[in-house]
Amino acid sequence: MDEKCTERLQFENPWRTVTWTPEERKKLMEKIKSYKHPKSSLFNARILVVGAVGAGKSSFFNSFKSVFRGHVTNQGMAGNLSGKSLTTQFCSFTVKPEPEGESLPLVICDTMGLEADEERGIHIDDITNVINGHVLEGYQFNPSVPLKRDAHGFRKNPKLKDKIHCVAYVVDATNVSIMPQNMEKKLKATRKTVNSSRVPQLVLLTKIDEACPLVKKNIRKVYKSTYIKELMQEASARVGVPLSCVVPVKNYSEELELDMNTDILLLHAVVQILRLLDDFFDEPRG
Ligand SMILES: Nc1nc2c(ncn2[C@@H]2O[C@H](COP(=O)(O)OP(=O)(O)OP(=O)(O)O)[C@@H](O)[C@H]2O)c(=O)[nH]1
Ligand SMILES: [Mg+2]
Repeated sequence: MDEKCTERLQFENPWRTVTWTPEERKKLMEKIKSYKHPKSSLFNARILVVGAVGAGKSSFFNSFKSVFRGHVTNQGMAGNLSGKSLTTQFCSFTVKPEPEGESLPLVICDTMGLEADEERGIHIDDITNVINGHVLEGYQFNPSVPLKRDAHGFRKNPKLKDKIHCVAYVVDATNVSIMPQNMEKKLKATRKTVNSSRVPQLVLLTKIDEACPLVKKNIRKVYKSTYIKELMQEASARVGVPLSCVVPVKNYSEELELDMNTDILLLHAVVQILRLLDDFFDEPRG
């Protein structure tokens, strides 16, 4: 890995353009704050994060919130629990940039992690249940038994506002090449149900700092690193979404202070989500 990440293996020019300035950060934040679509004017757009245990799902929400709060926060519990999913309940989070102010028009729905093992991690049918708006807030996932129609916690008649409007697959950049076959199978099965609900999807490639020393040293090199591009291509192939729908991010994990460049990359990912949300709401549906 280190070898592939040396200074020699850089593109001369970044293959995607990012403006790394405080003004750009402000512009992106404004874009997110003012997001509105006529079809979703009465409710918040709901984004579901799915992915392997420890991939950085909760950290992504925390990092997104941190950018808007102006300091690092840890509301959606993130951390390590020796290979088990730390998140076991269905929780939706929104962000209030000011404690007394209005929330952002987006809700991030956090789920239990996927595991390669059949009997462990969130059940694929429960991902479908969440996407279709059947799962009530706070539901405790059961890896061996998916939520049934007549059970407590099942919303029988979900409306558009209860459903998921965009799915973000969270993929750990340090793990893409060693993803167990069964995990790949589960991700593909998830994508199949997502496709049939016609929900737009993208991949958030996390831990790019851990995967590539070049990026760790300077996150602005993200689109200059040939290794990160390779990982993005691999993630695209394994999950089955086009490369244009793969966005790299670095979540806040151990730092206490925000960093403008890290913020900008996170905000870019969310703006990409907004574009997909527009596509979703633009489509006529019954
Ligand atoms: N260096 C680095 N560490 C990260 C990044 N994203 C997450 N982490 C770390 O990875 C570990 C797992 O992150 P979580 O956000 O809890 O993962 P999760 O996907 O919510 O996991 P479960 O809820 O257990 O399924 C934590 O120790 C995070 O600090 C990242 O972009 N870079
Ligand atoms: Mg979690």
